[in-house]
Amino acid sequence: MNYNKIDDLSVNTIRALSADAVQKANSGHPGLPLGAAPMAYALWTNMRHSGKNPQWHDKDRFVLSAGHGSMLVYSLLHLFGYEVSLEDIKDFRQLGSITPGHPEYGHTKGIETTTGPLGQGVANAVGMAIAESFMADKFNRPGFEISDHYTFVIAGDGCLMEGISSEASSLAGTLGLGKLIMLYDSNRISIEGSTDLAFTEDVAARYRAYGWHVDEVSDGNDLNAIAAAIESAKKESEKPSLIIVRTEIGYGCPAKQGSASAHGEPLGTDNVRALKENLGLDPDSHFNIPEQVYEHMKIWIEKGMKAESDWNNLLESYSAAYPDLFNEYIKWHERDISETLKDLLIPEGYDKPVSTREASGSILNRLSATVGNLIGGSADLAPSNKTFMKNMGEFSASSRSGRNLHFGVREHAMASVTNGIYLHGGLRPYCGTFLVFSDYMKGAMRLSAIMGIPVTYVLTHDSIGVGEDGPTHQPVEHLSSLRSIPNMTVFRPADAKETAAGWYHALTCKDSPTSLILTRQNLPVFKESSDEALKGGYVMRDSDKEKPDIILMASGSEVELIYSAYDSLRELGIDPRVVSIPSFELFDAQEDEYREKVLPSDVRRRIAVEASNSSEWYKYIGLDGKFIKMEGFGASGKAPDLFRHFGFTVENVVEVAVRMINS
Ligand SMILES: Cc1ncc(C[n+]2csc(CCOP(=O)(O)OP(=O)(O)O)c2C)c(N)n1
Ligand SMILES: [Mg+2]
Repeated sequence: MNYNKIDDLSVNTIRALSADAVQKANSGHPGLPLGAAPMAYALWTNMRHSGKNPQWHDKDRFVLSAGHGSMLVYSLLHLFGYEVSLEDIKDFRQLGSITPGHPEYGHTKGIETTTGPLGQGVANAVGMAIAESFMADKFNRPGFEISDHYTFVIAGDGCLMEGISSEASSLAGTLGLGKLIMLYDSNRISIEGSTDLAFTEDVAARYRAYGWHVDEVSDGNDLNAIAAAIESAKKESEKPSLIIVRTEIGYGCPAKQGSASAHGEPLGTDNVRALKENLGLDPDSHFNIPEQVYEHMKIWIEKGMKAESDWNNLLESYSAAYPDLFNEYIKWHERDISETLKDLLIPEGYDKPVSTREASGSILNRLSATVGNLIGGSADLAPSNKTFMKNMGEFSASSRSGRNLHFGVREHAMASVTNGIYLHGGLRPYCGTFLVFSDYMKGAMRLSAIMGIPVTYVLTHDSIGVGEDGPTHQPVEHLSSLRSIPNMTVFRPADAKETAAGWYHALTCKDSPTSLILTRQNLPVFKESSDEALKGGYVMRDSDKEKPDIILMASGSEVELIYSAYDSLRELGIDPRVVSIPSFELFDAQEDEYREKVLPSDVRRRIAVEASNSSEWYKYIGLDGKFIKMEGFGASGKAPDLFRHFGFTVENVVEVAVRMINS
């Protein structure tokens, strides 16, 4: 392909449009769109995508990892025929607009992931590329390459400074993700100034060491050179590709070009004028898209529509040639799998005491047969997290059919890659580590919640029950921290049956991620536990009276304590109620009437027991209640000794209850 003047005009139109929008909003980041417009244009004119159907399963994926440059992508969406109007662009960064400050998945059609926290997009893209190769291996047949697309990322200096991109890129190199192509907007400027201040490494050498194919384009305005680099990256099928494009931040704006001040503030009206004059555009017109640019864009729009309709035809003949596979392909893209999972909640087969991580592992292995698109793994802790699916193979550079992923010791990338796998479509991913290391992946977990995507986190070793490994490995504040993330369902089951309910919820929920919080140590299986756990909280053992003397509540392993305290208290003539609350979010979502039935407001004597310091319990225990909790960090020792040492005993629960009754 040879680009010419009209393409340059299109690129400059993107620049002016982006600068106008930032100026009108009086907020935003003009520097990246000005510098990276040519690489983005060269990329979007080489991508297989169609604004008419951003949901097309086999479109090339695009991630703007440097999410602060959002105006670049909104300009592209508008010009390439997506549903972003000029009015939407004039509304940039305004409340309720579809052009928010950073790109938001599910908010603007054509935005494939939420970016802004730097580096996340790189890891999301690795997940998308994993998903693509897995789907290709599963569904493609000779002559029917129904999964055959690239995943493109534009990343900036900041993305490549962040540890998460190193973790993810290292993994991508090991996995040989040949259809992952990253364009690096190397303008050597970030907010505080030159990257010489803090980032002098040889990025090319680093990526070569990761096992990537690395190319460099010295002139970031050279559309043909960028397109040629993209072409050769596409030909490299064994390695992911990095194209380092030398650009200038704020390109075209004489007073700002090459300077950090172009990064994150409007250029100023005079500078916007100067930019347009410099680029040969009319300085007096705003949000102006020359008619010939719209006309020219039709070439690309039509090319995209044609590519999609070719693919639709391919899929149709595939459905005739391989009806079973086709049906499975469609099924995998369906969101509702409650029908497939209906047997999961049958309570038989759970009798012996078992840790909830072990229960989770056997449930997962049952699920792996029925939910063919379940895929996941751990950050090097599969034997501990019980996240391995037996006989389901291991995903690697040489085997794309494996459903067990090895993320290596890279929690942050793991969670973000898992988001990417889900966002690609077709798959139901999970990932696991110790609960205490959820801190290492919080950035990505928060994004799952913002995006409302149902990925599953398997977080084991959930308390001082870890034992000898000591306080570094014993979560205390983590439950509170996860419960405080809006739209994250935290589910801490009390036994194996509740664990099944947790998995059921995780896989049937459509719009939020789930964190399953599981024990290392064995727990009894209660005859009274049930799929009532799906309501988040339920009465496990009740008092004989209409109104119990006291309500004991707990989650997870501490349910065992209140369960036994119930018997001791009854011997003392006290009539308690035992409430298991595996999930605050699910309980809070119940009707008022149900919650009032479980926790009647006129029963003010309430005790919560949890080996954490999660202050969220106070909303259930009220001002008169008591929370038996962790006061500080744990310690190294045998788990039973630790529980005793920190006051998590039946005797202590009974004592606190008796004191409360007598007060
Ligand atoms: C994880 C994270 N840390 C910090 C920020 C704040 N931030 C936004 S852009 C930016 C600098 C990015 O520099 P670069 O990627 O080179 O972008 P450019 O200035 O070239 O547009 C920073 C620190 C962020 N968005 N995400
Ligand atoms: Mg930069």
